[in-house]
Amino acid sequence: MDHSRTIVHIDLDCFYAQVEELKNTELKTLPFGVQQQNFVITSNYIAREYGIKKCMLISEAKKLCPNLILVRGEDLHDYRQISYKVTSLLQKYSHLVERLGLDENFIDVSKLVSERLQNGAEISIVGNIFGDISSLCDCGCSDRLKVGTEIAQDMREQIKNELNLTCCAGIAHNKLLAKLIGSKHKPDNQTVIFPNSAVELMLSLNNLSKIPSIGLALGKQLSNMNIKSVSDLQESDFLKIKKLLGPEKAKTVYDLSFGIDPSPVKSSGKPQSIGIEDACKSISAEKEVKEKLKQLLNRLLILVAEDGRIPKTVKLTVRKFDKNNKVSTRETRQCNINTSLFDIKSLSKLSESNENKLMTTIMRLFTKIVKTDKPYLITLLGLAFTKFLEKPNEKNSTLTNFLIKDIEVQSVTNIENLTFSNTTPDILPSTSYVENPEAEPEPSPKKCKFSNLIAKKRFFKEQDDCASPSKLKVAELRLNSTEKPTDTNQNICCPPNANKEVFQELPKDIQQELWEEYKQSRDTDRACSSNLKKSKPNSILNYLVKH
Ligand code: DGT
Ligand code: MG
Repeated sequence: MDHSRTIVHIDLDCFYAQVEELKNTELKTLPFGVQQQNFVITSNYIAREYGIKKCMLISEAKKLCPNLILVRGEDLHDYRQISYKVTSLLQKYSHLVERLGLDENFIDVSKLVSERLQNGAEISIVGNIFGDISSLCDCGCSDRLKVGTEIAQDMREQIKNELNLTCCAGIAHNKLLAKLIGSKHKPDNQTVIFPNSAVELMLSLNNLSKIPSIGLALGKQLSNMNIKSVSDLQESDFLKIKKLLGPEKAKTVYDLSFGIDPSPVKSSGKPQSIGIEDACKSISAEKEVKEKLKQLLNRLLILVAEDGRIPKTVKLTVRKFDKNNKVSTRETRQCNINTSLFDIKSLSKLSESNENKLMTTIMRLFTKIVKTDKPYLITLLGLAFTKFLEKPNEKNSTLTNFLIKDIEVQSVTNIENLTFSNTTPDILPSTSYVENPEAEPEPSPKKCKFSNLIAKKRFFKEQDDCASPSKLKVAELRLNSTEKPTDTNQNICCPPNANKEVFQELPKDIQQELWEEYKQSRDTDRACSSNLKKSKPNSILNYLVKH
């Protein structure tokens, strides 16, 4: 059995309630709940002492605790923002951080554990232990998990000190056990489980639905086979489950019942899309739709500014109510947008004309969904950005990129102008519309290639020494350049057109890096150059479009 990993699961205590307490510290000493519609979706731990449970009806909760204070929690903005702060903080411990909902994170700390073990520091267990530790496995997992408890403690302390939030941690050699064990001691606590106690923990679950991967539907399927508890599953005839679920799913489910879970912690990175939606009281006029969408856009831009990436695609969601058939349907449409609409330094605010352009785009999407010449009833509108350009330099932190920071910033906004303005409308042809796509953020090849050309301008001084060469000029200069080695010490040359004096001031390793980068880009450029020679005049545009 593989016990090589160390996984920490962090779950914030009464998350929405803690965020509300940050906004209003007076709530800390009072029983209060967060309300969405007619439900208390969570409450602080003082309220829980009265028996208030998650998703309890307000009326029921008030009976249990007449003094219960209720805070509206429909607007998720603050919860989302704090949630990302927690994830960012955890990303300092490992690049493998997987978000689960807004208040849970899995962190694979295996690498950090092995580093700490190599340092030879004394190991101690922090927090609670589940099960018997008199005969632990001798594969090394015991020490690794002990170090895991120290790391979990560090994380929790940091979350408390920097964000003023408490949380619970579970430490185990897989995700399933880490998640399950973390909730054994709540709030503001942590628990570790060693592999020898995995089966005991699984058997302690009072029903199958407590296993995170077994949802309602699967639980029902198993229940139909008279498999109702974890022990039923452990003792069941594997062939029968295989017949019902297929070999892969059957093995997964069967393994889970023994606490076996090989699933990796998948790095979540930034969210794939940033969006908001609002249910509304039946809108039936285009003017009202536009007004509502404008409000949504302005709220959405605040989220975009917090995220820091530049939107490339906008998605509109509309829920329509069909009076005749008494059914609601949701439809979405999305299209590319011109990234030059955004001011990179102030993403939360569009200029009036750019806001109008974007609104025109959004309204065109609207008319793709709703036939505005016929009566309609809209009950929900949503806006999201689903593809993004990274802000320059966040992705690539090579020395050259560092040196050319300001020029690259300029290039990001200009690329789109060069490539698309005046020729491509904000909305692409209808073939590019997609229904419900789960768009992945993707790098912009155009940006990379073009900005690399521009980038070198800063470091590699042009032969002509033009004060402000056009991008075409810079590109041509780069493509036509040939290096004349001036310093052959350790095979490092000062790249041609570079400022030799500056170059010689640099440490050797940095000189080497620049030289290597230059050589690489030269080879790429030469390949491009031969293509360019074959192309028509105004070749930089062709070059960009081609790539
Ligand atoms: P905990 O972890 O038991 O101390 O309490 P919470 O409040 O952190 O609960 P958790 O971790 O299950 O969920 C995190 C947040 O998600 C919670 O503060 C409110 C929200 N939430 C939980 N369950 C529901 C639900 O069924 N519906 C809605 N709309 N939100 C929920
Ligand atoms: Mg929680």
